[in-house]
Amino acid sequence: MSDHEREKDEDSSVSRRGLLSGTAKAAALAGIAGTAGLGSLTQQAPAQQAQRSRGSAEVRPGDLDEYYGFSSSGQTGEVRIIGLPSMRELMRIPVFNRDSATGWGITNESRKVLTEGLLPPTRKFLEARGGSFVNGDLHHPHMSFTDGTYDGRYLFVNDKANCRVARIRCDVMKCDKIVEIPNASDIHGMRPQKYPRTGYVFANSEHIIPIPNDGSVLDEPAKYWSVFTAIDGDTMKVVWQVLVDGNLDNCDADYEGKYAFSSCYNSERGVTQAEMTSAERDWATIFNIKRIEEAVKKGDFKEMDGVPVVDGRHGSPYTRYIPIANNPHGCNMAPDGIHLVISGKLSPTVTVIDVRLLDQLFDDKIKPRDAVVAEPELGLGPLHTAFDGRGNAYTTIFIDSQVVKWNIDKAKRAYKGEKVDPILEKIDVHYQPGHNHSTMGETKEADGKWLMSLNKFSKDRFLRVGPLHPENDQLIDISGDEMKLVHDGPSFAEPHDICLVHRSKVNPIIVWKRDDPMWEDVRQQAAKDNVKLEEAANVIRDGNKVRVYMHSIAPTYSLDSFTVKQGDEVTVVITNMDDIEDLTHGFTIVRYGIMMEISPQQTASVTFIADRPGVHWYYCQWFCHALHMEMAGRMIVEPRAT
Ligand code: RUQ
Ligand code: CUA
Ligand code: CA
Repeated sequence: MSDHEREKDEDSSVSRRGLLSGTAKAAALAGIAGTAGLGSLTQQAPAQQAQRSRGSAEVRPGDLDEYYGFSSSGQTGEVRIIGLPSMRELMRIPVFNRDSATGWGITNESRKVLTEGLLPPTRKFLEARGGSFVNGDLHHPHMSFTDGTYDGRYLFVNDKANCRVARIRCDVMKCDKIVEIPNASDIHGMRPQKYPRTGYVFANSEHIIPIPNDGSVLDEPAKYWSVFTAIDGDTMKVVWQVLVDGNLDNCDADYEGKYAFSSCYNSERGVTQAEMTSAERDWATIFNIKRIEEAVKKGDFKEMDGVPVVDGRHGSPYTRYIPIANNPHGCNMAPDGIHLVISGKLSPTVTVIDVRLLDQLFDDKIKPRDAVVAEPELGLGPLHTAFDGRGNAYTTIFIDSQVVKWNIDKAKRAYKGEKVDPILEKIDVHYQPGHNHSTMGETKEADGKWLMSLNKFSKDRFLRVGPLHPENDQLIDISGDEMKLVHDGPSFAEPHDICLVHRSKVNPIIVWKRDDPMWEDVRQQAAKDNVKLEEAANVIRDGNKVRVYMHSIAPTYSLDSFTVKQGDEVTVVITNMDDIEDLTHGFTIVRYGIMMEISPQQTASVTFIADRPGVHWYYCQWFCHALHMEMAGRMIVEPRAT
């Protein structure tokens, strides 16, 4: 941070002082509803200010970052990869959105991913709407696990808007599967099983709805429910669901493969905010994986929309409900494999559950609250918690705009009545943090080096860009005794969460393998057409279907032109035969809405109706060669005889 910026920051801190509002629940509610006026800061210690310039996130030109950050993008619907600690954005992975650069949503390969996992009624609904959703709300990216740590195979992400879970292949960093979850309203909390491996991907239906939601039940909230879903991470098929009392917000899994957990803020099963916040307590819902699997095996379920749904409401052997102060939110399993932390949101507390006590809870030897071993009061609006692997936790405090570092053991001792303050330090963040995440912090290999605080408001931290502000992803050095804020990273709507993975866990390839399953459909069709993709320069007519096969070597396509008839269904298949790192070509047809990426050794295809007659240039839109501008050709569309 430059001196100028520091001055500015000090100024704005000063101007915000004295804004700290009361501690009423009403204030908490207002703050959470996004009233930025409650963006009050406690005073910033001068020592902290001085340290800010000392920590360094610098990665010199040409040097590589130590961590991958897989960042969600909320309502943008994509995943972004950033490097840590530099915070440089490295790549974007389109998932639920449309992407012009790569042709995601335009190519046949991406359209297949976007449509094949849709449920029949959704498919029908989308028939007249282009065949697939064009939006998504991607909150939670998490990598697949083996034995309690990241294994570099996949990233799993949720779509709150259209009720989906998607998978990204980490070898090529492309989405390869999207599944729509039946019987659920919006999918919010989502976590992979940590042990023995992923395994299951757990997903929460946040809002309660009638099941089935076919119009047979309308304004009768007493008949609305939530379901907890287990998806097989290998096949991306829904394996089972559990019907629960209340709703389900965030979730996590343990380190033994026995339990999964969700926070519930609507135990009231209300449909208005007043109803949802009316109870004194909500709960954490605990799922007993083994018992649920056995129930499915022995048939103790009801099949709904093709999925076995186990009844996990109160009194069932499959779940337990642990009361938590009203409207909890974050649900984070500590890397010690013992402590589960549920953040209070409307309560200034977080609740710590010792998962070793859950066996006894399920055997009814203890009461639900007996599994609670600490409940420290941290500040106004605790949302999410990260860990350093040294016994400390870092909780974001939304209304106070702070990250609170606290010690789990001290919190337990305080809970038992000992006079000890579990809070080690508070640091101001700018402003209103939601999620935070520490390096490797959701694995047993938490290394306690960096913490990112994903702040929902940036207000005065950056140059003004109009009423819509970027968010502010702040990097905090947590390697020492004191937290040091080292970087402000503006980000476009709206990173909710980030997964910070050591680079040793991730091994992307740099050139596609020719036998990649992504273009299997094309491979099969080409074989039928007797075309060798790697050498293709063929136009094959099949009734009113025309398949145009080309390959490309910088700076040319193997066809300078091709001719079709108006009204033909044209499929263009292009294979990039360059195998040099970073030599990507593209294919764009002017005034046809066609665009696609073709990276080294990749085959990509697109299908469209050639309903506009005339001459339409196609060109390469990824700069590839000194003659990149000349990498072009003509699609000649003969007018239909009238
Ligand atoms: S949520 S700000 Cu969608 Cu992860 Cu808590
Ligand atoms: Cu090929 Cu630009
Ligand atoms: Ca509630």
